[in-house]
Amino acid sequence: MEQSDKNQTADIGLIGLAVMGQNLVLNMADNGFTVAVFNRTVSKVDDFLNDAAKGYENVLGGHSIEEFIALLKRPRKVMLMVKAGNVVDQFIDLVLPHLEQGDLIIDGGNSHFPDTTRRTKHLAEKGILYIGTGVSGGEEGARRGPSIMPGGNPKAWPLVKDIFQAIAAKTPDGDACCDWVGEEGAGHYIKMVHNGIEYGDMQLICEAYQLMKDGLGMTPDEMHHVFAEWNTGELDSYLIEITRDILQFKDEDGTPLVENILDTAGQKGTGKWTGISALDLGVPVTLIGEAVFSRCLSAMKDERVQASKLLTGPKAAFSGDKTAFVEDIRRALLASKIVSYAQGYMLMREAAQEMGWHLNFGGIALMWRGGCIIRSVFLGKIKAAFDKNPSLTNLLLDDYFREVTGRCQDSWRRVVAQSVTMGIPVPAFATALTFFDGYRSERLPANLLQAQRDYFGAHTYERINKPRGEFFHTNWTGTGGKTSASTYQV
Ligand code: NBP
Repeated sequence: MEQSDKNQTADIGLIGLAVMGQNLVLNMADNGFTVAVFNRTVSKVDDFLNDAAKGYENVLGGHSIEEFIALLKRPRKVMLMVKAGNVVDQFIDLVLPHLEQGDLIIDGGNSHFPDTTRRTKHLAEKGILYIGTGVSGGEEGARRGPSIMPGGNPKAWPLVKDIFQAIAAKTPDGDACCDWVGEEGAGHYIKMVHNGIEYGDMQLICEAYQLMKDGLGMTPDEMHHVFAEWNTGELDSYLIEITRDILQFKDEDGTPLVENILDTAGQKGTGKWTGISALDLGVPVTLIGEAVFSRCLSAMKDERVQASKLLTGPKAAFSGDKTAFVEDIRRALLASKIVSYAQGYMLMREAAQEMGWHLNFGGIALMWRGGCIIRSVFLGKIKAAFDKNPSLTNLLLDDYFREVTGRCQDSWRRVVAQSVTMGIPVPAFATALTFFDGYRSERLPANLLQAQRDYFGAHTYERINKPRGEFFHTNWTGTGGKTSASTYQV
């Protein structure tokens, strides 16, 4: 059904009226944009118009794809907020016949980055622009200001920049937590790393909680006050803030609700994707890896209950200065967090190189500064580090972060040592410290490892007194041959 141009008033169209889609539409409408909406279950269009969007004259309903597309100004911008996976491809196929060259499709769901790269290329061949964007902050973020991480076809960015930056969260300085991330699947890649870092931050907080609870015997109310204090300083962040509130929350019977919750963690997969990408690219993102595996271990509840009856260990008992140890835990958490973000940035740097993306590292810190789950004061420091030196090799080498890890180091070591002595698991604290010690080591024991590989597999080694790239094989037993295996890199 052809409609006359006078109906084409919508600045953008959004398909997918579930929690994220509805809230994004209202956010856009509040910012003065006219938005057309559509949904697979068409009845939800009128439900939305008559309920949450009631009174909004700049929200228009389409009851078929044709009617929806006809409401859009040219070049048309169609945003999908639907379940990730095949559903996105199905909707692309559905809208494509109604679009023309220069129109834009945006996927705002949690898609896996290779899918976004594939879709960007496929649509570019048809003259259609494509953006895959991470949107973080959940329902509240979508409504009041999410962190938005768009990547895809760079020609598409000017078409939605004003809309996205208007609806995005703002930093305390007033900057929008949305900027162009990079080509192809870069936006969804950055959202994936964001979620991985979120796993790491949450695990670190959980370890601090367990140390205070089981090691120091503190009550949830006491810990509430500690987190409240932490939230006023270097650790000021959304996750510390909600932990503060969770610890104070009482169940119907007046007991702390947190203690009545079963200790088995769920996960949706983005942390796992980050780990897989790190393994694929050969980047030691150890803290996120530990955070994912810690969730897996927590999920083995029945087996752990059995094992707890059979495997013994030290009974946790702390006999030192508790107040001083709480401060040690704060410093261990801060230093470990620095390692986690340093690892996340190492991963993004490698991904950018591998995929040929031009990532804006300071801009990424800015996008995460507000609106999203990992928002924190700390991200302002990362932004400052990249502003000072855009080609910074590693966050750990920045002056500010060097000062913090230096200042926190003794506490960090005491916490890990004490936890091991008390038999309290601290996989994220420990892996962060171990990584830190490995990263700052001029010489690691990989010389022995190379000898072992050459011994059993003739895999060859390089020598400290010869140029890099020259490979040697030794006949270690006197019985092997002189033939070496072809060298390979993983
Ligand atoms: P959902 O992920 O639950 O998706 C709901 C939408 O997908 C509805 O419009 C639904 O249509 C449509 N849909 C489904 Br489900 N199956 C479909 C199918 N087979 N064919 C066509 N349409 C189908 O909604 P959400 O929680 O608002 O999330 C939207 C996207 O944003 C997801 O990718 C999600 O991962 C991402 N995200 C969510 C959050 C969050 O906090 N929820 C945060 C950040 C990102 P229907 O109404 O007809 O069933």
